[in-house]
Amino acid sequence: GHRGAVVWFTGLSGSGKSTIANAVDALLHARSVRTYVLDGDNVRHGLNAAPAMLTPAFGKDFAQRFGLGFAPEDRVENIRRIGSVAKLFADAGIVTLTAFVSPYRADRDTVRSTLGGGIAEGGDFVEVFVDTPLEICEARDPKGLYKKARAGEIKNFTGIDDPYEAPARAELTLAGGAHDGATLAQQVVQYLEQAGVL
Ligand code: GGZ
Repeated sequence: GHRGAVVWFTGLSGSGKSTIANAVDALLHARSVRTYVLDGDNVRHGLNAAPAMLTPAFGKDFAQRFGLGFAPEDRVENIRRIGSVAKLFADAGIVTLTAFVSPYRADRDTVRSTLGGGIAEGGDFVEVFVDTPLEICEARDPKGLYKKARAGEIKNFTGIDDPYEAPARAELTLAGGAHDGATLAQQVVQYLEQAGVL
């Protein structure tokens, strides 16, 4: 059996969060663990999207009031909502894997409290720092966003002109530049076993 928990991946754009989260998801599925992956595709483009994207009739004002972008206050609210949804999933006994940059330490710590603390102290939170150097993320640049950020076409880009606050005491730190996603995913599963989640 297993218990509900939130495995919270944090790291730069291009660090490998989504790849690793999806690889962990596959490994857990093979062991009949109930899991769910929350990432930009289903949260930023769903729950936190500008309503006008869904219903153009509501118009731009509505979108600006309720849709979230990348300004600091938008990121704070993005992470708060994701933490809140992740708690619901954890309460339902699901191992939830989240893959968001989540650059601000205070916001991740708030989610940690929401989940009753870290897994070692009886809570449901496992913070996984995907520690891939900026130079490697920038060289990968899968969506060409770093190039745009360097050119000033995107403002407030994490690691370029918006801060990334590395975790001070993550449950697990992965050497993102040094190993492939499959190897790192195995390290996560090993940690979850040792922590008693699985
Ligand atoms: C950082 C940005 C930005 C800015 C667009 N800064 O590689 P990606 O594309 O898929 O991952 C990044 C994603 C970040 O969204 P999150 O919801 O994870 O961010 S946060 O936790 O900070 O709320 C990147 C893309 O969106 N993206 N603009 N300015 N990443």
